[in-house]
Amino acid sequence: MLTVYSDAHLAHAPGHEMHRGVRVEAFERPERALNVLKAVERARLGEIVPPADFGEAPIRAVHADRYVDFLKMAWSRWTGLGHQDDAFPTVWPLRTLRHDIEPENFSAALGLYAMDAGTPLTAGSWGAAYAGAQSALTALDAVLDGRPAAFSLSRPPGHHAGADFMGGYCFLNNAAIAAQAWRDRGAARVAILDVDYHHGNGTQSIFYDRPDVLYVSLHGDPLTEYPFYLGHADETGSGAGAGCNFNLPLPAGASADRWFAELERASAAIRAFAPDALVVSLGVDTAATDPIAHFNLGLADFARLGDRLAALRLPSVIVMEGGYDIPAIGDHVAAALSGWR
Ligand code: Q9C
Ligand code: ZN
Repeated sequence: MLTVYSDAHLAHAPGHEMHRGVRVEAFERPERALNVLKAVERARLGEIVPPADFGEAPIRAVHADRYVDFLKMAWSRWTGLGHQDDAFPTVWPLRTLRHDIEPENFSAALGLYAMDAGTPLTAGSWGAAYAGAQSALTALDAVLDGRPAAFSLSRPPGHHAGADFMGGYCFLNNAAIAAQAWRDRGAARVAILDVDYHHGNGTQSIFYDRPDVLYVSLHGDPLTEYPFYLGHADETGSGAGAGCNFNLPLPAGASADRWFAELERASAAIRAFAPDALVVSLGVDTAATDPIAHFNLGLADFARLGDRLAALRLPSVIVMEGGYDIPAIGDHVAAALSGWR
């Protein structure tokens, strides 16, 4: 399996985040990707290449222009105000407040484009997110060239980022960018399977009214788990996309057996959709040892997941999402990728 990796993520190194109302050391750190890289090398999964540059067009095919424009300029605006530390939103346009006008005030604009205070904006956020999107597009290119699968190893993750907002450590939705690019390069139907512990609210929202992209997610029940405000089982798609969104929420603490039973339902939905292509949002925060999530997968379970994914026998782009047991993240990812050997 080809892995696409850029070290541009190193410049996105948040110091802290807001977590349940308190300031804590950031969970989403450079060591995550570095450890995955080491494990991919150790497991001899295959060639590791840097991303090519496909420009901003495939990013803007998914994300709103004003959001991308804001992200590109955000750090220089923030430091221009005299700040050195990471930027966090502190005010949000909740119900009844307007979203159509971008305030000139920086913090107000940041609140317009952010769903939480858990996503630090740093000096390297745009560069890292941009490199992650390019890595996903490079992985897609490799699969279009005939490889059965390719892995985009990047951080920050992407699946919480919507068309015009960041959140949940995510800025650009790499899975959505890859799926849209796949459509634009000839796939008629693309399925996205999201196995991160958290519901991919951004991905769901981007494709919610679309019949050409199926979104299927297995995740912690949003009644108790982030992102809280989306990911329920009754969200099945709207308009032309009715029936093309499939959420499988599981209670926090669910066993690995239960999780794999739901994975079979997810796989059946993907087969029924008969897609040409598969994008996997691979989060390994489903590990029993994850510090912020509550499923119970072990190392052998990640290998079993890889077998089930490969058994779908679809051309596949795998993008890195969450996973915060930093010492174990590499082994978990390498095990999940070993299915394509
Ligand atoms: N203030 C992913 O795994 N943490 N994102 C809650 C909110 C958010 C996880 C903090 C967890 C997001 C890609
Ligand atoms: Zn997650």
